[in-house]
Amino acid sequence: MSQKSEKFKNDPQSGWPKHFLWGAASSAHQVEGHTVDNDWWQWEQEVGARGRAQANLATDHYRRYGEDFQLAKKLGHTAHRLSIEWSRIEPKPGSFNLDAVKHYRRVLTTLASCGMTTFVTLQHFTLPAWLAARGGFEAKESAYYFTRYARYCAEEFGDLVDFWLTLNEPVIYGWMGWVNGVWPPEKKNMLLFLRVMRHMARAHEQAYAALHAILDTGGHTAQVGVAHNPVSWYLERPHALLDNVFAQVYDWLRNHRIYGMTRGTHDFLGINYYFHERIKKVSLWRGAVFADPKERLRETSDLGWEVYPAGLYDVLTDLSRYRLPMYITENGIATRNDAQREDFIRRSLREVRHALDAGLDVRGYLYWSLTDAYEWEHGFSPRFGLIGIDYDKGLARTVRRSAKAYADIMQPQT
Ligand code: IFM
Repeated sequence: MSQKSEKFKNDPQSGWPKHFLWGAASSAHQVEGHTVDNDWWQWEQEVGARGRAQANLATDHYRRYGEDFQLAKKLGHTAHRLSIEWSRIEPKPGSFNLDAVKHYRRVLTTLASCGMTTFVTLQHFTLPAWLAARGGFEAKESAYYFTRYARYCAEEFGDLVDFWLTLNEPVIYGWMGWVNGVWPPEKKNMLLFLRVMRHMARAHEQAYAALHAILDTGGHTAQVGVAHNPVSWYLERPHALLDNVFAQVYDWLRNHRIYGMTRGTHDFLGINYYFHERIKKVSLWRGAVFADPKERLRETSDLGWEVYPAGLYDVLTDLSRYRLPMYITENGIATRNDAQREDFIRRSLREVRHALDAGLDVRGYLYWSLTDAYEWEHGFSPRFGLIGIDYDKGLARTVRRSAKAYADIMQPQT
């Protein structure tokens, strides 16, 4: 697919490349409901007692996917990203569930009948409980298990998937589970984190090879990548040597190391952009201190994350060094103020237009998320959705104004 950059007109509403993909994203545990055989579900039963929200029925997308996809189609979406719940496909080691296979085939066929390009994630933060009990990605065998599952998915769903994302945000996943200790398995151990990263990298590489071995037939080449979550960063003291050294190391570890560990096994880059980090001060005694965006009077989302669309351009520019097609596989804002979401989408897409104008190979934008969803340790309170979910009224769906504004931008294609 060759894409020419269009002249930047400072107006995100016109001149988009013809084959640019537009859509939204989600993940199984966050929307499907009753993902009872995964480690998050089991962990939620324990932390529920500590007052944390549980995913429960989520948005009931498992049964209501048809309704959700129809709404996306009406909004002009041409692509959709979802994840397959590994624990549904393989609830017990080596035993694959045909009902789950049939379900996901129906889901993917529905997307095809809506004319949508599909992005499928194989692991989006959850693991089958049996694998977590064996150490999850701490265990060396995890790459073997993941590849066996990837192979199975390639055989069962290969005809219905356009883009494969082996892993979602491996660095965030490892950090939250093994350094911050906020997600299962709630550990705080840097050595284990590094081990998890190594095993995830091996899992990706082996799954990459397996997907290609099965799917590259008759002139078709599978498209396989990772959805990575790079940050844009800013030095508040650009003159300070130590701060610069820290920033370079941090940038490498946070944004690039994953590509270094999996070199040659990406057909495209999946980019989830959310974070802008202000490096306030670095000292030998206190380490790095990051500035609170509120303290700097910056605009923030309901989660307190800085709203910084310009960082999307910066991240795209930086990652263009890999000379691969780039798809924004997530970008979104948690806000109950839908005007803020509309503004966020316009400004973010302006940055994407800017990147195209600068000649970068960006081929699609998937807003996070199609509907409101379960937001991990924050429960159901953050509202990311283009479509609102009324959790008190039968999970009724309401298309937000911002969704229509997004639709208006994507319509006129040249
Ligand atoms: O909801 C998450 C998603 O699961 C992964 N990327 C970031 C989103 C917002 O936090």
